[in-house]
Amino acid sequence: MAIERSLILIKPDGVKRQLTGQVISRIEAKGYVIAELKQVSATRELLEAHYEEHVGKPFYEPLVEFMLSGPLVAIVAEGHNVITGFRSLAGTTDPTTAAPGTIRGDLGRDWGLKVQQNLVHGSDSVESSRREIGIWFS
Ligand code: DAT
Ligand code: MG
Repeated sequence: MAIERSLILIKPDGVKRQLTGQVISRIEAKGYVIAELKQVSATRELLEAHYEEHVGKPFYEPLVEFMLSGPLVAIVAEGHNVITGFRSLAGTTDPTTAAPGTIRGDLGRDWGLKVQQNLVHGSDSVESSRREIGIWFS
């Protein structure tokens, strides 16, 4: 299996709740290497590119507003199958039902209709990781 790179974001809820260290610990404990890391305030342009596939969906605008609500941490993690591996570590999209043991399952919950507040983003394919790394670390 190939060594991959995944673009991981610790979303504004994770930064605000001071969970950055815990998320990074879980990535490192799994054995992935942090190749790049920075705290950034996103712009609408960045987010429009990042969430291109979701433009026009009902949750798109609230998602973008949320991602603009505070600083986030952008990470490139490296390792064998890190794309699938990090998504497994993150858990499923809705933190209410994400499995215990995952980042979203352990640290997230329903804060009142806000599925977008699910702490982390991870690339879902080799193609999207290339695209997303180009967006956040160009
Ligand atoms: P994921 O982040 O698990 O890859 P996704 O790519 O389908 O999920 O969606 C991107 C983000 O949009 C997701 O992290 C949270 C938000 N989102 C997805 N589906 C949603 C929904 N039905 N209602 C509200 N927010 C949603
Ligand atoms: Mg996604």
